[in-house]
Amino acid sequence: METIFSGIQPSGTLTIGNYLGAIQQFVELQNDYDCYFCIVDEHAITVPQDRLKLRNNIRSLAALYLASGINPESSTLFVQSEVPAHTQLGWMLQSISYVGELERMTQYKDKSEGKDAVSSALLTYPSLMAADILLYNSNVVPVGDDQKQHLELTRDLAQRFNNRFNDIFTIPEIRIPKVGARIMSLQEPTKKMSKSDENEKGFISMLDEPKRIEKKIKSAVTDSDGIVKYDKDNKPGVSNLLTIYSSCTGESIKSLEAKYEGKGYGEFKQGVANAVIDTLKPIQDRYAELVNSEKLDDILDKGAEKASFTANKTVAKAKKAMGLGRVRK
Ligand code: ATP
Ligand code: LTN
Repeated sequence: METIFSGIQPSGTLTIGNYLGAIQQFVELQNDYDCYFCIVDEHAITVPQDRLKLRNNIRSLAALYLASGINPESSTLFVQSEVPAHTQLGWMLQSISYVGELERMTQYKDKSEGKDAVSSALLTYPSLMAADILLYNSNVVPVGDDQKQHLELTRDLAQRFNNRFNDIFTIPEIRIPKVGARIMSLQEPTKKMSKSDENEKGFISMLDEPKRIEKKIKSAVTDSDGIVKYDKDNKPGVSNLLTIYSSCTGESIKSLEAKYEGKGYGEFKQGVANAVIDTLKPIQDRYAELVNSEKLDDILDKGAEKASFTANKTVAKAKKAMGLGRVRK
C-alpha cells in the first residue's frame, strides 16, 4: 500500500478553506493509503504564538481531524513535536538546502514582508516540511494549491540527498483537489482564505455558529451585476462562493449556475450559507464530544509512538548516509 503524509499548522481554528482544500480529501483517500496526518506545531512557531493558545489549537486541530472523519484505527494522527525525528531530519536537510532557493518561496516572502523581526525558522521552514514528508517514504502528499512550491522543493531536496549520499528517499507526488484547492477570503476574494487573517470576516471557521456563518456569507464581497456565474477574473467573489457551495454539496458549478439563473445574490448567498452550515454542523457536534476527552489523548499517544517507529528508522538511514555519529568498533 502506498503512503500519504500531510500536515496542518495549529495556528488558529481551521477554516472552511482548510477543510475543503485539505481535510476533505484526506477523508476520501484514507482507505486507499497508509496515512500519516500531522499537527505541525513546530511549523506554527516560525511566527510568534501565544503559548496557551498554541496548546489549545493543537488539541482543537486533533479533534477537528477526527470529527471530520479521520479514522484513528487506520490512519496515524500525531503531533509533530512529539516525534523528535522531524527536527533531526529537518536539520540534516537544512544542510543541503540553499539560502537562495529558500528565499524564493512565496510563503516566506508573504509572511516576512514588511516585518523587521523575521525568524530564521520562517526561512528554513521548507526543509522541515521536506523532513515531515520524507521520514515516512510518502508517495503522495494531498495539499491545497498554496503548497505546490514547497512540494517541488521537497522533491528537489530528496533527489539532491539521494544523488549526493545514498538513494534512501522516495520522491513524493503532490495531489491537489480539482475544486476547492484555493478558497479565497470572503472580504478580499483575490487573497487566499487564511486562519491567521486579522479580519475575521474574511474567513469561516469550522467552529463558527450557524448564525455567524450566515452573517459572514451575507456580507461577503461580490459585485454589482447580480448574475450568478463562475468567472474568476471578473467575478472573483461570486466564483469563490460557487466553489464553496460546490465543494460542500458535490453539485457541479454548472448546475448551480443554472439553479440560480435569474435569481439575486440574496437567495444565492442563503443557499451557500445553508450548504456550509449543513456540512459543518455534524462535524461541530462530534468535535464537542472529542475535544476534552481522554480518548483524544490516547489516540495522539498511540499516533506518536507509531510515527516514531517509522521515522526513527529513516533518521538512522539518513545519519548513516551522511556519516553522522559513530560506528561501534
Ligand atoms: P496560516 O494562515 O496559519 O498560514 P493556513 O490557513 O494557510 O495557515 P495551513 O495550516 O498552512 O493553513 O494549511 C493546511 C492545509 O490547508 C494545506 O494543505 C493548505 O494547502 C490547505 N489550505 C490552506 N488554506 C487554504 C485555502 N484557502 N483553500 C484551500 N486549501 C487551503
Ligand atoms: N506547510 C504546510 C503545512 C505542512 C505540510 C507538511 C503539508 C507542514 N508539513 C507536510 C503537507 C506535508 C502549510 O503551511 N500548509
